[in-house]
Amino acid sequence: DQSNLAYSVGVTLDRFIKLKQSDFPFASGELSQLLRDIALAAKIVNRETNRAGLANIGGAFGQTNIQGEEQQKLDVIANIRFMRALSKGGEVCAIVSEEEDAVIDLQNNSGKYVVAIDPLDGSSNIDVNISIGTIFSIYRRKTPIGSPITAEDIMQPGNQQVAAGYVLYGSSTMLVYTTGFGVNGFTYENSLGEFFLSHPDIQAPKNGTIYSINEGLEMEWSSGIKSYVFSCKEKRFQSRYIGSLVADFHRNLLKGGIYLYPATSKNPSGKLRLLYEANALAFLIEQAGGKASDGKQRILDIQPESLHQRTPLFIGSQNMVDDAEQMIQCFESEITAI
Ligand code: P6P
Repeated sequence: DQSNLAYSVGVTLDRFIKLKQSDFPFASGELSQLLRDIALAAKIVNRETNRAGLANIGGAFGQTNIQGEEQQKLDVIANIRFMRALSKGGEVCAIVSEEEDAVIDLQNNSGKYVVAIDPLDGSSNIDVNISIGTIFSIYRRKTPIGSPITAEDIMQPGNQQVAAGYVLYGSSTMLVYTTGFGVNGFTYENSLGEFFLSHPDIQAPKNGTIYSINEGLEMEWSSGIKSYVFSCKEKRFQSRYIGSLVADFHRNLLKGGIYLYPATSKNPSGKLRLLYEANALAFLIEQAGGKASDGKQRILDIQPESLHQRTPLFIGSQNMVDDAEQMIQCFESEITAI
């Protein structure tokens, strides 16, 4: 029947989206079209990424973004491509992008979706040919369609997401997304220009033996983080850190593992952004049976206060995140008890 066909490996993304639209009883097809628009932009960014070294679009763009990070040419290209795809499609009323200081209000009175996006995360890795990624979250606007966009539409906690996903531009290009009914991965076949279902119904292993953390920041870790990482070493776990969030996340999602980016002195609230990095990956990992925390609470329950706010992020296999949280809280409570 249709649901079995939806999970048969080899079905195209377009066909899968159509077959799964029945998950939404009142679906009017707009979310489906929005997902197709994102996939189209991903195909274009994939092509630009693959030829960056040849088309002199690698390297720095010569400006910095609001994060004070030096923009790479591909950052800017990816941002333009996704902005264009999201605005042309007609389903979106507002966009939050890592590359844009303020909310992009599309003045689109019929658009009912808000998209938060990191068009190209890890872009400092482009010039050394390490995998990079796009991360996106999709929300339904809260205020009535046709009325002006307000903070209520934009500052939604991650538990309000209707869909989320990432594109991993790696040894192969994959699109992995959820609409709240499980997580499915699609691999891009360049010669056909199509994403094909390659990883149906992804389940995150409850346990893992891989931990991902930038050990170069060890001197800045809290005692809780130090003790958790030490416990990983005692268990002879493998340390794997690519330094590209989507790549580290994807490996841990499939093989089991935990990614940790704690608060540091340079980033006292952590480095990763809540609205367009942590929330999307948190939705995905929970849909796959894993966990995402800031050390104290569920990432998806954090009420955003500002567009580009950062959060500590502990994400991956449920039991590993549980262990990390316990260590962090145990040492925190000792400190507060002193
Ligand atoms: P650090 C890339 O800049 C990024 O945002 C993520 O993709 C990556 O996981 C993290 O920062 C790496 O940060 O401080 O370890 O270099």
